[in-house]
Amino acid sequence: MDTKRLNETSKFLSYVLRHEPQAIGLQLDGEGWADIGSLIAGAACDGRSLDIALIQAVVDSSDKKRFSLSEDGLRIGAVQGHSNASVRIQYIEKEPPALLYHGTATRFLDSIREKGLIAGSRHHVHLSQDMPTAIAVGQRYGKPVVLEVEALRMHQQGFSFFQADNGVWLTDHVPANFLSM
Ligand code: HQG
Repeated sequence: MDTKRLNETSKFLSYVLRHEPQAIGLQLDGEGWADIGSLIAGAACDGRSLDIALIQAVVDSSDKKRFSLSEDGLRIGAVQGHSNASVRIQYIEKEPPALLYHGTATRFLDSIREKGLIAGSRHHVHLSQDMPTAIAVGQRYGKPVVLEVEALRMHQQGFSFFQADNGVWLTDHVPANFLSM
């Protein structure tokens, strides 16, 4: 399968499964699942031809394991990263490691010093387990910088942490006093 087609389809799936399912008349349930038949039909109305083999190839080749298929193979969902209000995945709370990392761009630092890390349009602040991943995340927005988050100390003080199936850590808000920058 050609890489360009896989990438384009992955971006399209991220868009409809995390943010704007209504753009193709698709419905997500509370856990973020969409019916694959409806996804293919909705995409077709949008002039995009998807089929099971292509969807399966995107799921299998996703470097960050962004999507998962239900066991019966009938539904697909994004594992994390949602902004859509109809989705509220019940992630299982988990004790985080001592430190987690957040990659961002230097131009956001002043605002982060003031407000801490905020989820913005997504449902959670996203944190990485390792520095190289955080650098790659930060690079998407400009000159990258990696902030260390004192995750375990936050957890001990009552903040909840969750880990998505693809390993990304999630929390609601990181006050600036738990960040080293
Ligand atoms: C920044 C990608 C100003 C934050 C990645 C980030 C990740 C603030 C941006 C996943 C701020 C939001 C999520 C504040 C946070 N003032 N800026 N107080 N607090 N920010 O894309 O974490 O490839 O919504 O640092 O790999 O960058 O899509 O979040 O720069 O896992 O699968 O506001 O998305 O995965 O940007 O990335 P995003 P993110 P995928």
